Amino acid sequence: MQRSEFDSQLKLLMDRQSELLGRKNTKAESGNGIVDRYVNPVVTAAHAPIFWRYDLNYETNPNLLERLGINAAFNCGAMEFDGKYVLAVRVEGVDRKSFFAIAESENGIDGFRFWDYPVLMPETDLPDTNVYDLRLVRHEDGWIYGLFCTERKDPNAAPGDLSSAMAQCGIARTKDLRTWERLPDLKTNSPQQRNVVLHPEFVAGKYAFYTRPQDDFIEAGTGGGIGWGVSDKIDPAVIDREIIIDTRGYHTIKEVKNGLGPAPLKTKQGWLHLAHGVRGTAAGLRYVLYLFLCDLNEPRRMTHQPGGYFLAPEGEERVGDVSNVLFSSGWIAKDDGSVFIYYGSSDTRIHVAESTVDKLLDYVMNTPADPLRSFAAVEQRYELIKKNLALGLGQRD
Ligand code: M1P
Repeated sequence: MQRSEFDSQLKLLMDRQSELLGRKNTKAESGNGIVDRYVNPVVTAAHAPIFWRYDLNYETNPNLLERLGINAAFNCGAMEFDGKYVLAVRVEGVDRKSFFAIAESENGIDGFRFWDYPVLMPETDLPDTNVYDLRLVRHEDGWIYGLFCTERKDPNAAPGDLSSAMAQCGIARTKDLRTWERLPDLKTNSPQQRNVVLHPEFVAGKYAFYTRPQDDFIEAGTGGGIGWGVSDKIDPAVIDREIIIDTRGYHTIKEVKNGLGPAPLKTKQGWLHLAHGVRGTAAGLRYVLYLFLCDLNEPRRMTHQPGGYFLAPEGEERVGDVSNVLFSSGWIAKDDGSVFIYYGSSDTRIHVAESTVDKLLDYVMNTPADPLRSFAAVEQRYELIKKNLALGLGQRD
C-alpha cells in the first residue's frame, strides 16, 4: 500500500470510530414499566481503540492489517468513579482470551470510551488461562474490589480432553482502577465457582460473599443456586460453609442454573438483587434477568422474589457468539434514585436499561411469586383480570 493510501485508510478507520463513539443514545419506545431500554448498545467490540488493534506504523504495517483483533465486549462491572460512569468491561480478543478494560462516560448512556490501557491483572502463582465477568464493589473497608472468574485447564482432564476447565473466584483490589493488587483466590469447599460477588458491607465483622457453587464447569450438577458464605479475612478469603439463599427450581427460569449479577443495592426496604436465571430449551440455554430482595439486617434471608424475569433477550440482543443470553454484572444507583442496569447480550455487546429504585422495589415487592404450576398461574391471572374488568377496563372494540 502506498503511504497516501495508508493515510487515507487510517483516517477512514478513525472517522468511523469517532462517529460510533459520538453517537447519541435515546430511550426505546416501549418498555414493560419496570425498565426502559436504550436503543443503541453502549459498548461493542468496535469501541476498542484502533491503537489496541492495529500497528499504526507505516514502516512495520504498510498494509494496515489488524494485528490483534477484538471479538467482543460484554459483561461488565459498573460504578461511579471520579464523577464519571465507569464500566469494567469483559473484552475478548480474537484469540478467545478475555481481559478487563475500563470504559468511561459522562452520562452513563452514551459516549463510552476506553482508557488507553486495559487492566494488566496480576496473576497468582497459578496463572489464569482466562479471566472474565468482573464485579466492582466499593467495600466499606475502603478498597474497591474486583471479583472475577478465573479459569484454568482441569489438571485431572484425561489426555486429549482439551475442554475440561476449573473455574474459581479471583480477587483483586484497587483504589484507582488502574493499579490492581491481586489477592489469593477465594477458597470454598465447592469444586468450581463462578459469579461470586462481595457484599459491600461487613456482616458481623466478616467479609460476606455471594457464591455459585457447581460440580462441573458448565453444569451446576447437584449443586448450584446462589450461595452465601463469610470469611474472617479477605487476604486470604476462606469460606468454610456455604448455604444456598436462592435455589434453582424445576420448570422455572432458573432450572439449569442461576448466578448473582452485581453486588446488591442497599435500599430502605432491603438489599435489592439482580441475577441471571438459565433454563434449557431445544435451541440451547436461555439466560434471562430477574430480581429479588433480601432483609436489610439479615442479608442472607430472601424476603421477596417475583415470578419469572423482568428482562429477556429481544431483537438484536438475541443473537451473538452465545445466542439467547442476557447477563448483567453491573448496575449504578444514582443519588436521584434512578438506576442504570448494564447488561451483556449474547456474549457480544453491552446495553443499558434505566429504572428507579422505587420502581424496582415496587416490582419486587408487589409482583406475585412463581406459582410453579399452570393451574395456579391461571388462577393468579384470573385475579388480575377480575380486578381490571371491575374497573371497566376490558378490551376496546
Ligand atoms: O455464555 C453465557 C454466560 O456463561 C457463563 O455464565 P454462567 O456461569 O452463569 O453460566 C459466563 O461465562 C458468562 O460470562 C457468560 O455470559
